[in-house]
Amino acid sequence: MKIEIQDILSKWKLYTLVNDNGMKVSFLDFGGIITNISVPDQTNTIENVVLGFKNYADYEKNSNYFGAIIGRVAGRIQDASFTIQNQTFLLEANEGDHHLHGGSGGYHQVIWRASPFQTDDTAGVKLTHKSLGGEGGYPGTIEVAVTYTLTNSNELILDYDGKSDETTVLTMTNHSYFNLSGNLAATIHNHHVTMESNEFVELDTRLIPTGNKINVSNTPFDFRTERKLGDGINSISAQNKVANSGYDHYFIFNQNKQQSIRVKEETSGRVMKIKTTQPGVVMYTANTLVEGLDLSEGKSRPYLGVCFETQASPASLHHAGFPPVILKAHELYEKQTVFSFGIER
Ligand code: G6D
Repeated sequence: MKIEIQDILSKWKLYTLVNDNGMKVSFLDFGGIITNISVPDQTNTIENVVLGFKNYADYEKNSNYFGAIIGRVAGRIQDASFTIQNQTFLLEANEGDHHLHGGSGGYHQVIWRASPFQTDDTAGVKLTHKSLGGEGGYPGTIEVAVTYTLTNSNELILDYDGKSDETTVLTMTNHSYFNLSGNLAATIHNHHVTMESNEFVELDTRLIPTGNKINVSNTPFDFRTERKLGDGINSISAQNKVANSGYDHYFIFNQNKQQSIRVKEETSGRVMKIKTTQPGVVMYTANTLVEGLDLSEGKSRPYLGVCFETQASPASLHHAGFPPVILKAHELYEKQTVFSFGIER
């Protein structure tokens, strides 16, 4: 187990965790951006399985949120406003009339304070940040921490913690785009996903939740048995179309099952398992990823990665019956998502 630290552009630090099997995770203190996750395939060839820029300077803008910590609230808040305890809060409308991913000053754009740590079997970095009350329109001064831990079982553990001095809203996630083919060898059409979710959240043409939940049965959203992502990308279903031909939807996990997702890519034999304490996940198949960005192993194009943004649902601020994002004053926010990597011949 080892931790390497590099200076980047004389303003950021890059942390690289390496375990005893040669698995590697690299991330910046800027935005907590994961720039590389390298894991073996079935021939024990270690390759990168996330999208990241070739040049670090390109992360300054990062309008696709590659690898970034997202907060205070991941996802879209309708009309860039919400009301709690009879008080209405106005946020930055950074996507049309709505608020996306914490706004332009969100957690993807801050330099996190980093505290590395190491044990015999783990290495990691605790990233901390303090948002002052009123910042971006959000109530409450909130101290948050996101801890990245790599284990010798090829697990990347993300622990999210937070505490606010006033009742506020909080649901953080990580916005890595995964591609298990290795070094961007192929798009994610043939990634096979299994997920225990009976319902997903209907979107309107603005990608704003309508307030309806749709049962996945007999739709391309049914991942209770293994399904290729290409099914939804190539589907004529209204909800795949409204998401610009693919998935960009919040799936609510079945509470009677472990909250987990399995992703398999057959050519490489790589399998990624995701376990989370969150009640659901936005699965986004990079439908609107622009062409031609210089990534570490080639040019960007749609469907080159898939995001699993484990989180609660900001739809709960405007509709009843969705996993809540409210954090009461002095209440502890504690969530965990574990990405584990293996192979299956
Ligand atoms: C698009 O709708 C999607 C979002 O879900 C995603 O986070 C963003 O691109 C990067 O706006």
